[in-house]
Amino acid sequence: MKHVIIGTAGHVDHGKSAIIKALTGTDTDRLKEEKQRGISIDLGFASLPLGDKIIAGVVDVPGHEHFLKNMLAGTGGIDLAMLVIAADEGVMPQTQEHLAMLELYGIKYGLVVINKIDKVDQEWLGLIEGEIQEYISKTFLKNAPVCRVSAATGAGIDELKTVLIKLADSIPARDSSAPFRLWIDRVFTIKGHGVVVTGSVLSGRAKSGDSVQLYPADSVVRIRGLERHGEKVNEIMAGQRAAINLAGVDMEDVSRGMVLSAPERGEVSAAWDIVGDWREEIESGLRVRLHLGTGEFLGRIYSFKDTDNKYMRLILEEPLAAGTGDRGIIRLYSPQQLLGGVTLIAPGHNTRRLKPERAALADAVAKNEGTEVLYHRLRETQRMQAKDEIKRLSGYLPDKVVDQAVNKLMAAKKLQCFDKLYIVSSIVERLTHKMTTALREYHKSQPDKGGLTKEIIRQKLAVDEKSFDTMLAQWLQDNKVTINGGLLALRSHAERHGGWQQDIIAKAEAALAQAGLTNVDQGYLAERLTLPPEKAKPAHEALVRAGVLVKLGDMYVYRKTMQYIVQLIHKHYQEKETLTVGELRDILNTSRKVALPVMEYLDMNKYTIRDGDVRRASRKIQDLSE
Ligand SMILES: Nc1nc2c(ncn2[C@@H]2O[C@H](COP(=O)(O)OP(=O)(O)OP(=O)(O)O)[C@@H](O)[C@H]2O)c(=O)[nH]1
Ligand SMILES: [Mg+2]
Repeated sequence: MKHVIIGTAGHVDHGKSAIIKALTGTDTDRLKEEKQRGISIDLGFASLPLGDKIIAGVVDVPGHEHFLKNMLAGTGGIDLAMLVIAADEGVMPQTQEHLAMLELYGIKYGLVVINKIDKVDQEWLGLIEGEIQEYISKTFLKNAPVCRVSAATGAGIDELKTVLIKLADSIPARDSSAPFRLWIDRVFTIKGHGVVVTGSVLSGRAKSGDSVQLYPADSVVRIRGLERHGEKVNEIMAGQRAAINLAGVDMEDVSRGMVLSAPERGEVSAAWDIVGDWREEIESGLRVRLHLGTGEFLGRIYSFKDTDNKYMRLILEEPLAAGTGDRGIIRLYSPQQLLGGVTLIAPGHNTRRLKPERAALADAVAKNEGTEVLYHRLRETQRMQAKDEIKRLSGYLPDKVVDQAVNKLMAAKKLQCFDKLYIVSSIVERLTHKMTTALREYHKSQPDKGGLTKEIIRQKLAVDEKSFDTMLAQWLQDNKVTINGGLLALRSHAERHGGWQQDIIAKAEAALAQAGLTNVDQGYLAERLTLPPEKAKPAHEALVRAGVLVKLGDMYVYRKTMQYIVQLIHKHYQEKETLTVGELRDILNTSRKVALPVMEYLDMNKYTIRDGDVRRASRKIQDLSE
């Protein structure tokens, strides 16, 4: 069974509701006030079987200009538009206005129904039809069928049905493999059941018992029961009119304009960047109404600095849950004049300028190039993304379409995958370049230092830890960098630096063998190793880092000297229980000033244990072998 949504359109009193009644038997004017005034005020709904393979859900809209808001709420989700024009009046203001709205919403299919043919003669009908043909030739309905009917007499209704069957059969079905989404158009309660919402299923499917997201509140609600065209069902899918009994929500918390959505899909934001298709001159800062889905959202529209108004920023008074590529209509706040249509690009950032990355994304959205849109959305994030996040960024595209786009981008080498995380190649290149430049500059200015810490580099690149670690793993694997003692270095530098360091250590071990308890400062080191003056400091630092030199107070002592001292103390304890600073001074044949830091060193390294004024031997020194 195929499911389509048909929406009416046209001037007040031209017979939209009458035609739906003639087609379906349903009176879509269900409100008391509608009956009294003889006009439609709010949306009306009916179902229309079209042969035995298609069921159409009908959304009947009001034609009166005062209720355009309701018309717009009903029209956003339709597949097929039925533009009704009364033969006696012809094209009228709301005929034109509604047609403009259909075009701006991006509705692609439709038909024209000339109604009330019982009220005019053949000659007049011919004239009117000519006028209508001329009028629609400049619109998306230019090749659409035109039917002549009388809802009052029933003339032409069967033919109209035949045309509808053909048309509904020929249009593409909505994608029920895409993520579920439904804009709520009605909310009511049923005693004993609670809250029921209705709407047209825009995409995907949902089952009884499923949990779905209610936006913009972003709460999770459970589907308790489902009806489709008045019939209890277990599942609803794209293209169907559905009534959904919800658990976990109160009537006051739900209203027309809200969305039920598959979890993890859609983005909620009060700021959205848009592509405008303007019918009027636009000024930055205008207070406007955005009609999108079944909702009307108030806000202001702003120009970007230094760009024309093709791309603009909408700042709404409340958050809107939507997706990249969604289309809406913009009217002036007051008077409620049509300004144009918009396509959502993505939630807006905190900038007054349209950044180049965002401009590239905007171009792709304007051209409706799905894969490119996804590519630029990913590129803009500048980070690694898991598949789920990519899906969210893609709006409500089916998973398989997202997978195809990702594969296409991977094949074109525009996207890379590291351990199930995806990142745009140009970003990897840019970050790698930035990392190499930062390290190269650092190595140049500090040739004798090992490198920079991971964290410093990560901050320089301004990427999140996860992306950084993944990329670092790749750089290490590619042999671009090395990591030593927590320091990141370019491989070439690490080799040079490591070699030099080894060299210094070997030289020092040889030259300091006889140093004894001398303070090996930079000057002494330079002299013994015959180093050029500028190398003294880095060599000294390298030896301290490598543990060749041991810091003792403000002295540096060769490590083997310290080992020798420990041996002497070991020997001392074989003869005596305790050790004083004075005794240590005598053993070392040095001054008290030097003996003190040596004592501290022995304490700190747990060779000796302080006991009042004396030191006792620790286990560690007792166990020492000769
Ligand atoms: N003579 C004649 N009258 C018709 C025909 N179709 C509708 N009408 C009458 O025209 C009036 C308006 O019809 P509706 O069906 O309410 O018109 P509508 O387009 O739904 O109007 P709104 O929803 O208010 O925009 C009613 O009084 C209908 O009885 C027709 O084919 N012939
Ligand atoms: Mg009506």
